Amino acid sequence: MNSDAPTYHDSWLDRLKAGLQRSSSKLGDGIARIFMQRGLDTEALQQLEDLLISADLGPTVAADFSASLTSRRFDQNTSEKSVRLVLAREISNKLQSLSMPIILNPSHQPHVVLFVGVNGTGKTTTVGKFAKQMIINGDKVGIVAADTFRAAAIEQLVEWGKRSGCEVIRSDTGADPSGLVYDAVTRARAEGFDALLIDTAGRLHNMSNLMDELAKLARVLHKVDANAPHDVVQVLDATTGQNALSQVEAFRKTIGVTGLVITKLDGSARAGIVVALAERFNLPIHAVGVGEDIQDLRAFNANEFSCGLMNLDVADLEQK
Ligand SMILES: Nc1nc2c(ncn2[C@@H]2O[C@H](COP(=O)(O)OP(=O)(O)OP(=O)(O)O)[C@@H](O)[C@H]2O)c(=O)[nH]1
Ligand SMILES: [Mg+2]
Repeated sequence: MNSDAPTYHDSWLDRLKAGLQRSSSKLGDGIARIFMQRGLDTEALQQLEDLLISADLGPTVAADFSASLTSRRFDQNTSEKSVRLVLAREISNKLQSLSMPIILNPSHQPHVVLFVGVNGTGKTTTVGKFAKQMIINGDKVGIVAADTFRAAAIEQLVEWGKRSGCEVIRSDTGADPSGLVYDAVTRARAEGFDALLIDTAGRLHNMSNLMDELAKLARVLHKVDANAPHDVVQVLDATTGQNALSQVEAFRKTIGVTGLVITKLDGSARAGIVVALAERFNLPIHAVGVGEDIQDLRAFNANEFSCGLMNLDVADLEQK
């Protein structure tokens, strides 16, 4: 990796499709198998519902889709592809309104984005990737190493600072993260930063002392700027499946999550969780990660995602 501007040589859709292949082959193969055995009868619909649940889309969504297929009076002659199309359309409809970038509000000086999540979901990497995108947009960005527990975590963010070409605001290992963010916002305000992206330590949602510390961080931010943090972005690892739901539940209670980033869609066989998350929380999806490199964070596109998941081309969705 280097600090050059990202080269988007692969089409985004190809990358997403390749990334979603493990999820889509599980679904696509499953749908094909059900069809080969029996065509679309009541038993097949039940199997389809079970397949969607096992692919992490969740029981509510699975039941909705099954009802929708029933209402279309699909029968033995229905093709497997047309079922995938119906599902892709329904997934896309559910997700469409949630695709939303992080919008920096120029009246916030700076716009403070707090990144939270359990260990290893991709917070630090995502902060670095966002910083690069914002810098390309011409924003003055600082990234804050509020994971002060591990020296390696600070160093990792310093590396991302070099790659993205933005300033890293840090303290010594073991320092109080609340003190650091207080100083960071005060300084960013004085120096005219547009955005501060705060990287926090990973914490399991059942560790109440660490969750309390996160709440304290938010209270301190609130003292410097009554509206800060302006965004609280929870980073989720798409490979964790159903556990992502309880992670969001816990962080939402503690700190009030305002949006999500889903990482590791490349190689996750459990990308269906995006649909379950949308159904349950209705939170904006700011971006998705499809790799470890600086360019591997892209806006979430509902059509591309649903087609990737159902192994269809986006053009298929436009057909009647
Ligand atoms: N394949 C893939 N790997 C990713 C993605 N995002 C992050 N990673 C990798 O996941 C690992 C963990 O990423 P970090 O950014 O360190 O995660 P974190 O949430 O900051 O971890 P902690 O600070 O330990 O809680 C690293 O090896 C990243 O390169 C992604 O979208 N795809
Ligand atoms: Mg980290």
